[in-house]
Amino acid sequence: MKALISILFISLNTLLFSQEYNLPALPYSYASYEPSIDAQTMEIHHSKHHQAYVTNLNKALAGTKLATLSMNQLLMDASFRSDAIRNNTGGHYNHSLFWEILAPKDKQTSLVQEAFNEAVKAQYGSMDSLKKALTQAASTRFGSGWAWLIVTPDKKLMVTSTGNQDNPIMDVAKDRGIPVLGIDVWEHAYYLQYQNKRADYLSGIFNLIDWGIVSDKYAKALVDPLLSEIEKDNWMALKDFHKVMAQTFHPCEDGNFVPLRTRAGELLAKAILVSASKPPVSKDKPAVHKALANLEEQCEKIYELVEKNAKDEVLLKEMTKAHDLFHQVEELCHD
Ligand code: MN3
Repeated sequence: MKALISILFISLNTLLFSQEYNLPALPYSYASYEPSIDAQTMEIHHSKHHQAYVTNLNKALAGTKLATLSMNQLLMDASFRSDAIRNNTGGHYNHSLFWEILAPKDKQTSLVQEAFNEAVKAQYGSMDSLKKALTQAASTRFGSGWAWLIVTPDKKLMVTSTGNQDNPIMDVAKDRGIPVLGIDVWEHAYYLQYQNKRADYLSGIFNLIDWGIVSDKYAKALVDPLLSEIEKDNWMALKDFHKVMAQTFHPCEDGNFVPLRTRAGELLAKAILVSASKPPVSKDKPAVHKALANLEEQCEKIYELVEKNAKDEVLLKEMTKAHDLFHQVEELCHD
């Protein structure tokens, strides 16, 4: 009965809070991006490629608990997700941003916020050097992917690139932050008009980038709570530990002790690594180190119990303790 109620509750929750993603309409007609991008490319790119990411994302999420998570949560934990979710959340997010920052020359906002101009000047010297850095990142990205201008957790601008449909919000990206500009360098973005000449496409795309919109996005990103979420999330050692903990503890709760009995050594190794790692600056405080030391000690105890072939109920009790200790660390990191 209890199980039935909880199943009902979960499905009700999924129904109430899950969301369907939709293809955003383009702000301008397909032909208005010419001559920099031809109408047919825009139409196929938007109505076929982007639509496919949206359709496949909804399909991958349908009826799962993941459907209740926000787009940012899905992106941040990309390393935990299936390829379908990683590729299609990225595909949907990246293209939605791309359409927003493009505008025909005569429709572009003339107002570029001063704070953005100053940041560009301070970090890149001039807009021209920033454009060069972006062109460099876009042209050297091997195969399919994106070039980005992001705001990093320390509130700096940074030019970077990612492969496939990954993006800098994802934990799989080497440079992380909030994108304020993305350039699609998949061949589907330019092949009809430019064939293999990516460099020509890139010089065309700069005619369409609306820097007024980019500067608005910069101002919003600076105060977005997602920045500190990314900073906390950047602590890969903690994230690695969490992954092994989830893969061993949750089966125990369901009565399957095989993962824990075969991976207790790995769990301890990850606990030692996280305890020795350097937390992000704002999390580097004595209480966090103390909680991590407790967690390491608890994992060592569990390892020894597994070695001695302890009973399932003993392991479950000790794993529950380890799980609570892990959440103490998480909570301390939230301040
Ligand atoms: Mn594309």
